[in-house]
Amino acid sequence: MARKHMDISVFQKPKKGNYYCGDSYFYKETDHGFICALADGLGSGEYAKESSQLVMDIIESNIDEPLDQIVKRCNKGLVGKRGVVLGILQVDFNEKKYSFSSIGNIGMMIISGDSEKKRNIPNAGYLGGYSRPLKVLRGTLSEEMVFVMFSDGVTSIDLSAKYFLGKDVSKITEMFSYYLSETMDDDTTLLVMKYKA
Ligand SMILES: [Mn+2]
Repeated sequence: MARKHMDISVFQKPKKGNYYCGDSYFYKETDHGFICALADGLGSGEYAKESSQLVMDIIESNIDEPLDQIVKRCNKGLVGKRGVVLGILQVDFNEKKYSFSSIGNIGMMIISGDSEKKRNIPNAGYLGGYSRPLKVLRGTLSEEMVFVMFSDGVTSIDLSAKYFLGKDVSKITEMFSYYLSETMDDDTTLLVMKYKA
């Protein structure tokens, strides 16, 4: 189904010298909402990828559940596997609300229609088969609100760039890629999403 309310552009690159990127993402727009998730498998390479992809598959099969239920399912799935850090954004088109939750170092920057930036504070820890309290950041959608979700390969300096205030999501990932340093020492994923009423 075509997306009606969300414009999305994604940048992803594995750590220098690696074939597998340990980061996995998933997004989907339905009639009533949108979900986007990003997981970074601990360490790097094939096993990191296995865990982060497993979590994406679990989320894909449970997109309409509340965030805490989704995270519980992911936790169960990771028993005996490498842990991940995880960020999930849910948008409700009818209520005009969004919620974001992250476990560990997945960041979110939200830029309102009138260019006000808001960053979540990444927390310690990771998801790995045991349950933990979940903090959920909630807010109201505004026209042309931009959500930027990223793994820890993205730095605060990158995020302070002026081009993040633009409203063309492809242009933002293009500029990000252009200015990115050659010697990235971590897998890097940047998802840029814009809401339109
Ligand atoms: Mn990482």
